[in-house]
Amino acid sequence: MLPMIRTLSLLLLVCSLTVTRAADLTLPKLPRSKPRNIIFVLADDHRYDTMGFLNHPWLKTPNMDRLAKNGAYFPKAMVTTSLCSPSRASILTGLYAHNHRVVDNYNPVSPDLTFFPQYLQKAGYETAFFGKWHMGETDEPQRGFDQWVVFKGQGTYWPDGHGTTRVVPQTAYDGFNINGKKGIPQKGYITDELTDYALDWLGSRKSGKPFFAYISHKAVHSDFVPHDRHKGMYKDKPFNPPLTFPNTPENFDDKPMWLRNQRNSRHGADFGYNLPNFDLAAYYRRYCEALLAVDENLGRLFKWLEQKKLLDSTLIVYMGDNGFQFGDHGLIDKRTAYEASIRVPLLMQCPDILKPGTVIPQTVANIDIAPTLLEFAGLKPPTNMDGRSFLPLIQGKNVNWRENILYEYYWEQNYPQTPTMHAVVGERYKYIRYHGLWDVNELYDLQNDPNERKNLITDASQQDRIKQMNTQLFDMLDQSHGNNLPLLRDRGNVFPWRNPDKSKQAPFPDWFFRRTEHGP
Ligand SMILES: [Ca+2]
Repeated sequence: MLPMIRTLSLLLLVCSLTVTRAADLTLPKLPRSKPRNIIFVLADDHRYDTMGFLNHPWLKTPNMDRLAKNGAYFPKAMVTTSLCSPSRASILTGLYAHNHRVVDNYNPVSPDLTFFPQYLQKAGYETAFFGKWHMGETDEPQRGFDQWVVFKGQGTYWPDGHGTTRVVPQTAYDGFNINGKKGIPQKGYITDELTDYALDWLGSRKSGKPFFAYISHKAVHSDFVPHDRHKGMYKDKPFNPPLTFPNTPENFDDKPMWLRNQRNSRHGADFGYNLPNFDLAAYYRRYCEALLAVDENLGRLFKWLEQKKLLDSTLIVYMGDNGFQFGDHGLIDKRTAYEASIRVPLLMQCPDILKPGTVIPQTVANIDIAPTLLEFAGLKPPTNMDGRSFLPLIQGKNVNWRENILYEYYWEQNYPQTPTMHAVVGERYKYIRYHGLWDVNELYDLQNDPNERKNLITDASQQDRIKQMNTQLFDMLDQSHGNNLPLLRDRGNVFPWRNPDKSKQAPFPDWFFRRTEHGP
């Protein structure tokens, strides 16, 4: 090919690609809808039941309570993968982890993925991101955001690290990357400072365009460090371990071996974070204290919106990126398919269009956030998202909502104690299937056993259901292109440690033992 023609062909190719990509970002406008201003506040590892209005015995969260009272509360909100980076990627793309393939906290996110704020920008929004990005180790500005204030990895609660009791992997003291300028020092407590940046940006805007602000808190990720003004506030408060905490036959006899073994691991209550003197109660109190600044800063956003007379017309969303176990099933942290791990707080208000005190009983998930917020922006969500807009549910419309949702988690070499798993989470039953493991699966009746104490997997009366839910699981995987496992490069530290003085290795279950294939 002549050089000139080759250059021209290349140019044409580049142009057509650019045109295709740009065209893809234009979504049809919904009739009779107005693009809402949107503030999306994401907390890290905030457990679903740790909010004042849920009759918590001593925690006070007046601003979260206010959101629930003035807007909509989703008691059955969940994430489809209970881990920071995968869940964040699902929020931004509307995709299951097997499709966006951000399945650990280390590997970077593919440049081919579209983040939903890109559609908002294209539709005339001004967009901003503040805080924890945490997909890969980067703090570099990413597509979809006009304003960018981000720290690397896990960042730090305080710039001098005070209050921390252990070294958390991916902690970073590099300050902020602001619109590509690196190393802008962090001045104070992270939760306050992120809201300062958000309010500065909101207050300085002159464009008249609708806005989308994504405030992504570091709090309340472990190691939980409350602001000095909140430190010790709950130090004398009682902590009652969950029903599934005691290491009793009643709780554990029918449970998988991996779970019984995890109790004595980095993510178990016996050897939490591999600390010899791990104190579950003290950790829980500090967690609640660290949450107070998250709540107060929600209040600052309310106040600003009130002053600008934007409170009634703006959509405010508060959500957690995954749950957190505080002794549930003998575990800490997340990743599992159990309720405390997959359930998250989700609250939203927009008085102009949402009735106060709305409670949504259906299961909605992180993959539904992108399509839902696009609808609030007056746009028809793209058809390639795995999630669905739940705006019609909030508006009380009679829609045919999904009966089951898929949960997935992919084994990380860093924390080898939690296996690859898929689950079908239904309104009543939850079926959990482990992959690549010589162990038992699980079935729970969430209506009669909300604490998941009785594994029904060997129950004779449940075998038809188990078969049916297993078929459903593979149907859902087939339909969402999830029938191959993402396998990423090993990165980061590895924590396989067990404490020789704590609980012993679990035996195989009795029913695995037989002298021929057909027993006994
Ligand atoms: Ca998280």
